[in-house]
Parts: sequence; structure tokens; C-alpha cells
Amino acid sequence: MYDLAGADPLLRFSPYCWRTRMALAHKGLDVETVPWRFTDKDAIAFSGQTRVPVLVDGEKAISDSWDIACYLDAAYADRRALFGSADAKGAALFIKRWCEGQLHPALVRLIVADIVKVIDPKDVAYFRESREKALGATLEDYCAAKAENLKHLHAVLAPLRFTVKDQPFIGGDEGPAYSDYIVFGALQWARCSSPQDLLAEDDPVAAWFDRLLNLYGGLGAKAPRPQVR
Ligand SMILES: N[C@@H](CCC(=O)N[C@@H](CS)C(=O)NCC(=O)O)C(=O)O
Repeated sequence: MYDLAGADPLLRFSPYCWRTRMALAHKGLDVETVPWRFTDKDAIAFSGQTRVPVLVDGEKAISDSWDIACYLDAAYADRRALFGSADAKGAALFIKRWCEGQLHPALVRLIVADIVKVIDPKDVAYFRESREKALGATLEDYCAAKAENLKHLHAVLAPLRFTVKDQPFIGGDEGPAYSDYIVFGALQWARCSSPQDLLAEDDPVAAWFDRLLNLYGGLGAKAPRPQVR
């Protein structure tokens, strides 16, 4: 799996790659990750697109995290399902849209100026130019209203907070499902690219996130974080 890395090749912080790492672990599949940088477009040209994750499974190359999850459930149908049923898959798609449409933008407001400090030096100009063009501000200006941005994040997390207060996982009482990994990927992106701690200790979201961090031998918990500066 081609996995976004920082200047430190062990620093892995892509939300889409994290949900895929968790999905592979859920299926009990071993994976070798290849550190990839934003400007390494040639390395994944074989996949016919320009973004990670890209999963290579034998002769097959699959890109797009959602397509990868669907592929894994179809190709490894004898293993624990990521989507338990067609309606669970429909609900997971809604969670993906909420996550990418509401949670990711709320996190960008808090962490994008930290991300530029941990990426590979060869990526810095590309990252700054492309993101500042998209955001319409410098990365630092975009993150300036810290208290307000944090308040917004906590408001966006309300549906998750009320859900995981009553049940251990978005997937229910039995265990995590792909929906959990989608949202986990977003918070792990922040955890692995920024030294800020964005969740209050007594927030049920923090307890849920801890449960996810400790799955699969602490796959998420063991992931390096950037040094506090
Ligand atoms: N829809 C894709 C999005 C993947 C994506 O945007 N990946 C980012 C890393 S987090 C990327 O490769 N960006 C390359 C770039 O910005 O040039 C998925 O779900 O896998």
C-alpha cells in the first residue's frame, strides 16, 4: 500500500490511508506500506490517478479508499466484513460524506499550518501553493482563530459524541465497522500531523478514539506523532 509519509518516513498521516490501514487490519490481512510523498506522482502513475492510498494486491492495483474497502469485502468475503449488510454500507456512505464534508474541513482549520511543518521538504512548495489556492488564505491565516475553530470542531463532532456515549462503536455493540475507520482516519490524521491535542479528556469521542487506537495491537496508538515544538 502506497501511504503518505512526512519528512520522517515513519510519520504517516493521511486520513484516507489510515482508514485503509485499519480496514486491512480488520480483515486480518498483512500489508507492506511504501512511504509516498505528495510529489511522487510517477511512483503511482500505474494506478491511473494521482492520490494515495493505492493498494496493490497481486496483479490488481486499486485506488480510492472507498473502492479499496469494497474490494476487500468482495475479494476476502470469508473474512470479517467491513460492511455487514447493504443498508450498513449505505449508512457508511453517509458517514463518509459527513466526515469529508464537515469533519475534514473543521480539522483543516486547526491543523493545516502544522502539516506543512512535517511534510517532506520536497513537498512544501507544492503543498503550500495548492492548499493556499484552494483555501484562499495563507495556511497560518486560515488557522489563526484557534479558539473559534476548536469550538466549531467540537460542535461538528456532536453526532459522533452522542452515538459513542451509548454504544462502543459506530458499528454497534459487537465491534468496529468501516464507518468507525472512516472517522478514526480523520482524527488520526490530526494526531499524526499536529502536536495539538484537540479532544477534551472527558469527551466520549476521546474514549471512542482510544478504543480505536488500541485495536490490532495498538496499530494506531504506536504510530509516531510529530514532536511538540
Ligand atoms: N477519494 C480519495 C482521496 C485520496 C486523497 O485525497 N489522498 C491525498 C492524501 S490524504 C493525496 O493523495 N493527495 C495528493 C495531492 O494532494 O496531490 C480516497 O478516498 O482515497
